[in-house]
Amino acid sequence: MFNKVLIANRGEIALRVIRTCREMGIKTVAVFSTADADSLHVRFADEAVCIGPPASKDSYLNIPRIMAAAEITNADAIHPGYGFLAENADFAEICGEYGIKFIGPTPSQIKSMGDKITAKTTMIKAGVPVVPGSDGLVTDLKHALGLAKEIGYPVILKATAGGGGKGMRIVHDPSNFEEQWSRARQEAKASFGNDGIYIEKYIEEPRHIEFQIAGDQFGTVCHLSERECSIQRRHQKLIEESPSPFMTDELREKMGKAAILAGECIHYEGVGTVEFLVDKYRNFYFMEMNTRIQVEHPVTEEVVDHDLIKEQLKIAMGEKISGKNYYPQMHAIECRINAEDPFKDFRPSPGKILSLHTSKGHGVRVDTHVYAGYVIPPFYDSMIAKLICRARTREECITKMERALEEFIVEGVKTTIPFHKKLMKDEKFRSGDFHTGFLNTFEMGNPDE
Ligand code: MV4
Repeated sequence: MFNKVLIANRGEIALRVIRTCREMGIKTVAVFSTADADSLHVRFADEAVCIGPPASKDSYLNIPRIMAAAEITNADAIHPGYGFLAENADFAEICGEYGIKFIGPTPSQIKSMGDKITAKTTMIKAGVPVVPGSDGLVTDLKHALGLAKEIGYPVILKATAGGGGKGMRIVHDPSNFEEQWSRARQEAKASFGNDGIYIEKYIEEPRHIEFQIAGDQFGTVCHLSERECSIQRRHQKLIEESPSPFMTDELREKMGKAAILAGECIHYEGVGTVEFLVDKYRNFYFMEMNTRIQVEHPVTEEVVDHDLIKEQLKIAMGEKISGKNYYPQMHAIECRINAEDPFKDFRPSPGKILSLHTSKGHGVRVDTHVYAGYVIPPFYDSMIAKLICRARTREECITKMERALEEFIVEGVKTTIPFHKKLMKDEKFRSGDFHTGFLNTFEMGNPDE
C-alpha cells in the first residue's frame, strides 16, 4: 500500500488523482510552478512543493526538481497524469532508480509504443490488424516511390518518432511524392530529432475509435470498451463519447480481442489505450497505443462505473485484476471546455475568470481546477474544464448535455462552450454519422446568431 503519492502534473488531472488518493487513504504531494501557486491542486494536496518558474521545461518537465521534491517529502510513488512526463521512459526509469514506484507501465513498455514502427511490428507479430504499408523504415526515395505504387495511392507518410498527427503527409499521386517525402523527413528531423519515415495506405474518412485496457503485473489484460474520438480539430479532440454510435456488439468483440492482444503481447502493466482507425466497412486497424491515463478517461468511468485512477493505483501496488471485460451500461459524452475563442480559429484566451457557474444536476460531472477569480496562465494547454454527461441513451445524453451547456457560465475569458452548443444541434452529429474529417467543414458562423 502506498503511503504517499507525488503528482507530477497540474490542473484538473492533478486534482483528479488527489481525489482518488484521499478516498483510498493515501497522502498526496502536489508540485507546482510559480504560475500555479493559486491552483486548486496545490490547496487540495496534503503537501505542495514549488519546482520552478512557469516554463514547463523548468518545472513540470524538470526531472531533477521533481525527484528532489519526491525525496524531501518521502513520497513512495509518482503519478505522472497525462502530457508532460507521462510517456517519458527515462523518467519512469529514474523513478525506479530512486526506489519510487512510477504509476504506469515499465520503461521498456513505454519505449516499445513510443517508436511507431516498433509498435506496428510488435502488433503484426501478435496478430493485431494494422494498415497495409511498408515493412518498417523507408530510407531511400526510389524505394519509397516503388512501395507507394505497390500499396496504391493515396498513401500517408508517418514519422516513426511522431504520433498524434505530428509530421504526417498525405500523398495523392506520384507527381508530388518527392516533395512530400522531403518535407516529411525535414519535419520529423526538426520536431523529433529523428527523420525515420514509414508508409501506409491512406484510409479515407476513417473513424478514430480507441479501447481502454488495463493490465496487471501478472500478465492479465482486460478491456473496458471503447471511446469514440472522431470529433477533433487539428488533432485536438474536442468531444469524446462512449459507446461509439458506430459500434456493434460483433465489432466490439473483435476490436476488444485485438486490444487485449495488443496489451498482452507486451505484458502491459497499468491502464492504457489502444487506438484504431475504422473504415466505413468496419475494417479496423491498430494506429497507436497510449501508455498513460487520458484526458477522456471519465467517459469510460461513467459508462462502466469504475474509477480508473483507483485501478492505476491498485495495479501499481501489485493487485491482481479479475480479467473480465467491462461493457457500457450507460451513454456518456465529454465536452472539453478550453479557454479559446471558437469564433476566432480557436485562438487561446488566457486571463482572469471573473465569474463562474458550473453545470450541476443528475448525470452531470464537471472535472476542473478553476474557480471564480482564477487566472488562467498562458504557459500551458488551454483546457479549463471537462463537462461529462451520462444518461441511458445517446439521445437523452445529448439532451442533457444541451441543458448542461446552457447552465455553464464563464465570464472573463472566451471558451469553447458556443462550439459545443452548436455541435449538439448538428444533424450529422446527432445521427452519429461522422468521421475524423467532420470538423473540416463545420462552420462556427457569427457569435451573435
Ligand atoms: C492515418 C489516417 C489515414 N490512414 N493513417 C492522425 C493521428 C495519428 N495518430 C494518425 N492519424 C491518421 N492516420 C492512415 N493509414 C488518418 C489519420 C488522421 C486522424 C486519425 C485519428 C483522428 C483524427 C485524424 C485526423 C486526420 C488524420
